[in-house]
Amino acid sequence: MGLLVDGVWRDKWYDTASTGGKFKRSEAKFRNWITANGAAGPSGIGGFTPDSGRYHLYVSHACPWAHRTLIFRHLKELTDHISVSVVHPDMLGDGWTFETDDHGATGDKLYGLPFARDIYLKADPQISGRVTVPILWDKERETIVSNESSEIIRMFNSAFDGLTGNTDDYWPEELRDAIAPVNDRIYDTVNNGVYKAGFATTQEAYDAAITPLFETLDWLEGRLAGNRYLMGDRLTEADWRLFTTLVRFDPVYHGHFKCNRKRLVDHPHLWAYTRELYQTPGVAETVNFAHIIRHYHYSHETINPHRIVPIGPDLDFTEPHGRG
Ligand SMILES: N[C@@H](CCC(=O)N[C@@H](CS)C(=O)NCC(=O)O)C(=O)O
Repeated sequence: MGLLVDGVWRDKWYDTASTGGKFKRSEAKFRNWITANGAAGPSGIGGFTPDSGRYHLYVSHACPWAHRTLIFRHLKELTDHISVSVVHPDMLGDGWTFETDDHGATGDKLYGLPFARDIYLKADPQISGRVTVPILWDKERETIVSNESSEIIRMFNSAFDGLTGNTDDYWPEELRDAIAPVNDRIYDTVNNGVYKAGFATTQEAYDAAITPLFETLDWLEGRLAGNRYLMGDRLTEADWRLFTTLVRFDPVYHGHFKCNRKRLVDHPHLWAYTRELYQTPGVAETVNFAHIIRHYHYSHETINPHRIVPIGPDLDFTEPHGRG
């Protein structure tokens, strides 16, 4: 794990000394948008038109943020239009690499480069910052369109509708105001909350993350007792953003990140809801438990210095969910 400083790689773990033991996630740097007519989006520059074959996604199967983009690529029927490279699950001194393995790490399909950082350097040779996935790459301009998953899924949600004819809408206009606070709470206390608990290097930082995490899970359990999805009858981006954390909860976050007051399976509604989303056609194929379990336990040396990869719980995501 490391970062780029003025285009040079430094092998460095997260600096929690300056934040009182707290994990602070850095802001994504590339914030352009693909839009239906190529006009500039809410940030960045214009010119990213929704052309078939023009864009490439770099993902890790382990990463919950990258996982969102793979789910939207599938739901919005973009698999024939946007190609994908998968990094190796082990993220060590060189960060994400393009080594290959037999569980689905593909190497860099575009340029055959060795490291994910080389993609960032190709976009900007002087860049400073962390080398994160997902990366949405433009083959035409040879640059990064975006490395912010919450924005990539919104591009996928609508920008390519004219190309694919798929007009399913996971961010409907009339629900946007209601989705925003739910997304915010889930991001802060669950999606990022598990990382704040797991990467904390003081008891105070851990305590500050763990209590709101389980309060939110209790709140979600109640909400899903009376509603099929977070927004009622309508499946939205809020559900998919939550799903990628829930599916990793018992295999990884419960043990490795010390999120162990309860397991996902101890929340009957949340667990059935997770199974329902998992059983959505094509979604199971986006979930790679081999990479998920291997990545966290093997890569985070400060948390798991002997890199023992645990056996993991027996969970059956294909059990009937009984919802709906
Ligand atoms: N804001 C980004 C966060 C992405 C992110 O932090 N990805 C992690 C993997 S789960 C990563 O690549 N970390 C490498 C690092 O921090 O050096 C997004 O949602 O797209």
